[in-house]
This record gives sequence, structure tokens and C-alpha cells, in this order.
Amino acid sequence: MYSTSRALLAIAILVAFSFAADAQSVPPKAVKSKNPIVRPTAKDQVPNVASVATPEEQTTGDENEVMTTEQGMPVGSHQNSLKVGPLGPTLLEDFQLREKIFHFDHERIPERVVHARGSGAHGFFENYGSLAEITKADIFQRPGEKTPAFVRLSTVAGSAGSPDLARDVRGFAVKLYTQQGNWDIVGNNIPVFFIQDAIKFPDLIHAAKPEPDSGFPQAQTAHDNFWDFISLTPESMHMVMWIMSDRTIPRSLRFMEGFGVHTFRFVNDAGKSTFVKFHWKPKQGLQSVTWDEAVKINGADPDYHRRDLRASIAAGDYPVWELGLQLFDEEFAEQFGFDVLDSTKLIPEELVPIRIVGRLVLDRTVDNFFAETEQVAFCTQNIVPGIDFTNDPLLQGRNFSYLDTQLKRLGGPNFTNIPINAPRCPIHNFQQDGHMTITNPKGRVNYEPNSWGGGPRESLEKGFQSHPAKEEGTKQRTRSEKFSDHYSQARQFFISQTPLEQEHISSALIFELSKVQRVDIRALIVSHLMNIDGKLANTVASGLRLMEMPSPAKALKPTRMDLEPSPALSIAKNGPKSFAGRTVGIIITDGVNVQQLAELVNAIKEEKASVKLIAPQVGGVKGSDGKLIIADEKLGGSPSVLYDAVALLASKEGADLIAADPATHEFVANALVHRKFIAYCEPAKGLLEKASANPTHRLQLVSLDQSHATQTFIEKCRSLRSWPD
Ligand code: HDE
Repeated sequence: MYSTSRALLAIAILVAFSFAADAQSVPPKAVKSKNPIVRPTAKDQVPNVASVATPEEQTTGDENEVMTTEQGMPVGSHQNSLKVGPLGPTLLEDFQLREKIFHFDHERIPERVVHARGSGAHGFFENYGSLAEITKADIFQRPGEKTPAFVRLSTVAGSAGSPDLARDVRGFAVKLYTQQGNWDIVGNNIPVFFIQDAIKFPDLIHAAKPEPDSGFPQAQTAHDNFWDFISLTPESMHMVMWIMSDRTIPRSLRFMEGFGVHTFRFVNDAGKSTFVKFHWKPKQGLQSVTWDEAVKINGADPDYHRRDLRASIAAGDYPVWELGLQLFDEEFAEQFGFDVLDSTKLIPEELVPIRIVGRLVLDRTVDNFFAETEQVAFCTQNIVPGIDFTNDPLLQGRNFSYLDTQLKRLGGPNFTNIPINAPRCPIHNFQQDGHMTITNPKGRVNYEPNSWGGGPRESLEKGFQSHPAKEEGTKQRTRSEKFSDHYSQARQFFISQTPLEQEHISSALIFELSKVQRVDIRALIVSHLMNIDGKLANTVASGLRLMEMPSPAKALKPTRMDLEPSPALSIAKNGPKSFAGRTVGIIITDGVNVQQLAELVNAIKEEKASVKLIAPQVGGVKGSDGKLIIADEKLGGSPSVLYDAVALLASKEGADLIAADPATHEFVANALVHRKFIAYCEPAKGLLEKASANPTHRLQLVSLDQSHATQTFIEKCRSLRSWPD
């Protein structure tokens, strides 16, 4: 049954190829243009200067709407401004010109001060079961109910046009349009943060962004200012371990986790509060690229993540994350070794297991990037009845910042009326006027209380009630003593990684600190590392060739050595079980064995992975049956760093032809270095040899000329890479 369906698929693919070939061999038909180019007659050209048409002018036939100004006035001419004679000055009277240029001049809004580079998509949250016992939040009451959602995934430090594969934290912001208002979970792909108090945020971001005198480096923390600030901020050490790990170079936005970071509260109908931490667990599994790949991807395709998100949704391969909750009470919070209000700490999953309560599915791309992804305005203070804040000082500061920043970015208080921000439930209040008002209340009453009987009223039962947490204390600028252990969880993260992951952390530190010019800053960072792990500190010190080992940094609290490794913190220990959602890049040439190609393509598609055909020219190649196979990419424009695995399906003549091309060499050599699985046919074997494949690569290579080879290749691909033993 299994092999029959595969055979059928193979035939389908061959038919598809033949169809493509047929389509190409027929000369193109003349197609009636939807925008006919109307050439003016001599009669048209003569008297009326204002309406003389150029030969390129596209005027409307019956099929297109008549273009209008913003005022709705039909446009007669769209190619030339209004002048005195053909060479005369342009007239101020030309209101069409002025309106158009005016609008263009105002197209930009301030980019986000952080998280400027982001990619968005629509979807829904599906609730698995009732959580009524722990929260009255409407979204969690009815099993199976779907709530519309919009998600924006971002980098932090770079400008809007910066490359996707910068080493950086990723923002994971989710807007849930619930029936009781918008609930925004504005999180990151890392469960902890650099700082403990919001007042330090501008310093952190100033230090990370391009240096103010030179304006560089862009989207990088590998510079003096960032590491200077970090070296003087020991509370950031746990986060430093995370950002130097592969978490900050995800393979795509689909393969990373999301975290709410702070501790929030759930409140049920009876007013009982339970602490909660939010986790988004990707169904696709976790996967990152290597640093060398990241650097090369940024050159080959700076939009790699944005393109991937859009392409996977367009292909129906919807990214899915499950929502997980860590729920705990005051008693746990009291006896836990760290403060649950400290955002530089996490609660290991092994201590408080994650309860999966629903899933987030992204199933629709944006229609317009600006209108949706750019204008979406997340605010941490957007919560709904059943959810509440805690006293985490970072969260408290954020609750001020987000609303304030939207005012700056979107220009006025009515940004909530922009469709992407507008709640999907009814809005009733007396807010009015202001810039760009779209919805003002109707009628005479615009205040409350009123004796006209009109307008909305508060509701004690249905409305939001803050959890009546007891608060008392002296007013002071201080930090809890319970926040002062800065190294123990950094160590726990480090010892939870596999040896290879640890090696990646030390390499990243050596790379970044080698870009730091001041030796004292390098040494100070090493002194902090000494409080985390001695071997790590030594590796980094010798990688930097630090002449003298510093003394360990003074710690407010000694590093705890009793914390057990937490396997949940490692990417490698939580790899995916399948190759689904990944991509294989296949090099093909003229004479490619179409049978072998079809079999491979079918096997990849059965695994729910995708294929890109790469040929010497994008127009395609002629297969062994003489038919044309259209390519997706051109060799040289599509290096192997863009793929999770690759295949070399060249004919003997084809392989000889492309062997001398440096792009071929780089494609294969990089695939070998990056430990990718490589399927090849015997005629293409020479390409491997030329790229110095040797016995150490044997576990990466699969000859397609052996029996069951396609299946062997797919099985290998499920482990993503062939790391050395
Ligand atoms: Fe943000 N952050 N942040 N942040 N943040 C912004 O709001 C801020 C922090 C996060 O896709 C800004 O709309 C302060 C932690 C995401 O639109 C701004 C502090 C976490 C996004 C702001 C933090 C985040 C932002 C800039 C320290 C993870 C992008 C534009 C107290 C839990 C949302 C904007 C999107 C964006 C302030 C720290 C996540 C300036 C003051 C911790 C995902 O308001």
C-alpha cells in the first residue's frame, strides 16, 4: 500500500515535469493585455497640452477602475505634471501632483526603537479544554474554541532593513483578539532577560545599538559598548549564556520557542490567584543554524526568515506552537531558590512541569506589510479579566513603555482603530476625538454618569478587577536581596547543554569579545565567566589569548553548585522527530535521471518537507527523457546554506560542466562543513571529491544508486545534521 502510493506520486511528479516541458515547448501565445497601451493619434496630440499622452501611457479600458485622487476625483493624466508649455515651469495649481508627492513624503513612520525588524502573520488560538478552575479568562473557557490571533516575530537590535540572521534575541509577540478584549503576550524566544529593572532598559539598548559617534555596527552585539555595559551588569550573565548559544540564530522563526518571560497571574471566578508563566512550544521542533551559516545566509538571502514564514504559510505548511503553562502558588514562590518576580531567572520545567492548554496556528500571510506587520501595536498592559500582572519591576516598566511608544510610532491615541489593532469584540466607552478619529460615540451623551440613560456602564461582575494583592513598604529605590544571585542559573544553563552546544557558546564569546577593542572589557567578561564555569572561562581566555587570567568577579552571592542540569534548556536534546517543514536543495543538470529525481522528490514531499531545484540556469534543464524541468533557483544564487539538506543529481556531462564553477564547489564544500546530509548519484560523485569529501564525512553521504537509498536519506535527515561522534 505504502509503496503503491509512492509509485503513484512518482508518476504524478513525472507527469508534472512533462507538463512543464510541454508548456515550455509551445511558442507563447499572444495575450490580450489587461492594461492596453493606447498610442495617441496625431489628432490627440495637437491642441490640449494638459492631456497629451505619452506612448507608454496606460489608460483604462472596461476592465480597470478609473484611477482617482485621495478625494475620489477621476484622474485624467497620470504621467506628467501640469506645466506652462512642454518645457515651462510646473504650476503650483497642480493639486494632483501636490497631493501625490505630499502623501509620498509622509510614507514613513518612526521604526520601533527596538524590535524594528519583524515579520507578521495571522492565525488562531485553539483552546484544548476548560481552565475555569484557574482563570476566568474567556479565551480558556470552552474546549475547541478558536480565537483570532496576530503574531509578530522580530529581532531586537537591528533596524527595519537589517538581515534576519543577526545573532539576536527574537521577539515573540502574540495578539489574541478575545471576546473580552485584546490580550497581548509580548514575549521573546528566550525565557529570561538582561536586566531586572525597567530603568536600565534604555542603557542596555543604547549599548547594543550602533555606537552613537560612528553609527555602526548594525544589528550586532560584537562591539565595545555592548560588552562594556554587560561587563558592568552581572545580572545579565544568565541572559549572556542564552544569547551566546544557538538560540539566537534560529533556522527559521518556525523552529523557535516563545516565552512570556515574566510571572503573571491567573485569577478565577472566586478571585483566587495562581502564578503563571507562558511558553510557546513549536510543533516543528527546535532548530538553529551554525554561526558560519548565519553569516553566509545574511549575504545570500537577508530576508531568509521573513521569506520562510511567508512561504510555509502560503504552501499550507502552517507553523504551530502549543501554549504551555507553568502554574504555581505563593507557597512554591516562597520556597523556590530564586525570586519569581526576577526576570533574569526561570523556573526549570523539571521543577514545575508545563501544562499544554492549546495551540496557536499561523494560517494566513499579511496582505500588506505596512498596514499589518508595521502598524500592529502590542502593549503588555493589554490584558483581560482573568489575567493580571505581578510586581516584576521589568513588567511594571513595560506597562508604561508600550502605550507610550505606540503614540510616537502611530501618531495619536486612535491607533486602536487601525484594523490590525482593533478588538473584534464591541467597544463601548466615551473616549472621543483626537488625531485620525474614526469611531466617535453617536448621540448627545459623552460622559458618565449621566441622566440621559444612554451609553455604557461599568459592571462589577463582568468587568476587569485587579487582584487585591496586599502591598506595603517604605518608598525606596532599591532591589530585592532575593534578586542578587547572578551566576547560579547561568551555570545551570551552561551545564544543561551538550558538549557541542557548549563549544558553540565559547566560540560565540570568543568571536564577540575579539571584536571588542578594550582588553580590560574582555578580561572583565572572563572574570564573570569564572563564576559560571571554570572550563568555559579558560577556553574563552585562551581563545582571546588573554595574557593574564583575571580573578573571578566579586559576586553578591556565591554560585550554587547544587542545581541539576535541565535537559529542557538544550536545543540538541529537544530536536524534532521528523524532517517535516525543512527544505532540500537539489542540484540538477541536463541529462538528470528523471526517475531518480522523481523518487527523491516524492520521498521528501511524503515527509512533508519541500524541495528547491537548482540548475545552472533558472530556465531549467532537459531531463534524461528529453523533457524540460523548470528550476527554482540558479546555481550560484542559491548556496547550500539556505537548505537543511542537499542532493547532487547531475548527469556525467552535467557534472563535468559545473565542476569548474566555484559556486558548485562552495555549495558542496559548505554542505560538508556544515555537516548536512548529502544525497548524490554516482555521476555526481566527482563533485564531492573535488570539494574534499573524505572518510570523516561518510555518515553524511548517501549514494542514491544503492537500494532503499532514498529512504535512508530521509531517515538521516530527521536528525538534521551529522555532527561528529
Ligand atoms: Fe520590549 N519594547 N521592552 N521587551 N518588546 C518594545 O514597544 C521595553 C522587553 C518585546 O513586535 C517597544 O511597540 C522596555 C522584554 C517585543 O511590535 C518598547 C523593556 C521583552 C517587542 C519596548 C522591555 C520584550 C518589544 C518598541 C524593559 C520580552 C516587539 C516598539 C522593561 C518579555 C513587539 C514597541 C512588536 C517592543 C519597551 C523589555 C519583548 C519601546 C521598557 C523583557 C517582542 O515599548
